[in-house]
Amino acid sequence: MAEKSRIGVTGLAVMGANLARNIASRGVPIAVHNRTTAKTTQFIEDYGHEGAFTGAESTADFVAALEKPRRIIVMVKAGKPVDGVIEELTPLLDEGDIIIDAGNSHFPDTVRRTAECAANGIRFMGVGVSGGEEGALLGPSIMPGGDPEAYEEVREIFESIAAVVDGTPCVVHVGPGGAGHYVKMVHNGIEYADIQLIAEAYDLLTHVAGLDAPAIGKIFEEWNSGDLESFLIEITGKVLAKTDEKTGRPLVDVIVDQAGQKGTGTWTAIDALGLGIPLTGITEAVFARGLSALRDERKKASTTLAGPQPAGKADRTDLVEDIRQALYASKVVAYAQGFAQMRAASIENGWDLDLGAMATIWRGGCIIRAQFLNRIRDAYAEHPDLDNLLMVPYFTEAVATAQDAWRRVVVTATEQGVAIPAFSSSLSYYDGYRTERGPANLIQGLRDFFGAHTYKRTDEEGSFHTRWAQDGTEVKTD
Ligand code: NBP
Repeated sequence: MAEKSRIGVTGLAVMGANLARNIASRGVPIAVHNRTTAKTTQFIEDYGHEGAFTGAESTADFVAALEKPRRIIVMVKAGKPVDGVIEELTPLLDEGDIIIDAGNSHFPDTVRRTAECAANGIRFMGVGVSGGEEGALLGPSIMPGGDPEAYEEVREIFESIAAVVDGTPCVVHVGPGGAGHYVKMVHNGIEYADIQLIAEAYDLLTHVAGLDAPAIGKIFEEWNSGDLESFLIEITGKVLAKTDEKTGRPLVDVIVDQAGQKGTGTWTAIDALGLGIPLTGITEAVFARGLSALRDERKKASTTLAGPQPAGKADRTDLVEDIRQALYASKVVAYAQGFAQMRAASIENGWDLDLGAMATIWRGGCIIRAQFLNRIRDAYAEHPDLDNLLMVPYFTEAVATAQDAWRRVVVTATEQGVAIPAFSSSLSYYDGYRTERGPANLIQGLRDFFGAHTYKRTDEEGSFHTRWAQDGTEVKTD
């Protein structure tokens, strides 16, 4: 009888195929399967020589090829296909077998699937995998959620395939139920904010500093050796430096200015709204992609809606440094917000998330990998119950140092009519967060006026209502 495979992957598109090759490269015997059999055949033809693969034509053959407890990674399109695969696998599995959904599933689906699988004696894990095609093949950041005992059954394999930074694999058991997919969702949301901030910096360098793409590419290359050092800053330099072979122009200049999205940013923003956590950086980034999609409307509006008088070019040296500082400060805010959201979700769901560990596993393999994450890891190591990253001395000082530049950039962009939703909303969040007494007293007064929603007083316990439309007297309501 042929040797059984230790693990299986079903779904051999970009992510599944590369993850399977990564696993096989660690000497792990692996079964592979795809709904369309031709893809399995092609996979074995192309990569069969790389490791101990068993190509399975049917789901039954695939399941039969696995040692027990069976460990099955599902890497198919998120949504209904995942339910379809689980439905197909379930009658073929035994008690204690493990289904691992490693796609970008929405965490409430993961919670539901965990319960449905448990009812059939199957252990279900929702696992976030980041890093795209290259990460999947060479070492992704992995965010496994679900039953901790089930995780122990795959831990060795996951640790062997994950990216490694300073000797630490970028994988840790995140928490039960939907915790892994939740953290992956917020990771993607932060990625949206990071990318939007970079795009705003590029816009300012283009339209306010008057620089062309290759010059801006060089600036990003320089920025990548400082506080901003990260994968996204690095590839921004490369994208801006690329010349279009057809026209000889910078490639970015011929790319249509409409951003796509697959929904994880929207999920993150919606979840933050539900939790009541301010998440301006990520949410503005989602809205900005929405605005970018309105290309025809923007074209009409560009000749109809008035903007400011064109201004002379600002002093470039100062402006470039100001933009770098504004980018860094806004990035700190976006991460502070994303981590505050994970903290709130952890409390709400009883996940007991180790936020320092999240920063640690995002240092390699994933799209938001950055030097900066070491600072976040250190912050949570020192203050595990931290309310907000901005309150840690390193970040408090970093933003204090950057704030004058940040304010100048927001003023300049506003004066010159350049849209910077993420820069400016991050600054407003910062100012709002550091304000001891904000204007919500008036909001409460208005709510009490039109809806008798009551208010609290600064000088007395209890809830109060003023009879605004009657005699104007105040009554205590509890
Ligand atoms: P896709 O998301 O493009 O999905 C294609 C795979 O799903 C194929 O294997 C396809 O089989 C299979 N599939 C579909 Br579609 N419907 C199915 C069904 N009803 N039953 C069984 N299989 C079905 O693949 P991907 O880009 O490799 O991504 C896989 C997962 O990883 C997704 O959740 C994605 O969001 C996530 N992810 C992707 C990236 C990335 O960079 N691409 C990064 C991180 C995470 P077929 O060949 O028979 O059509």
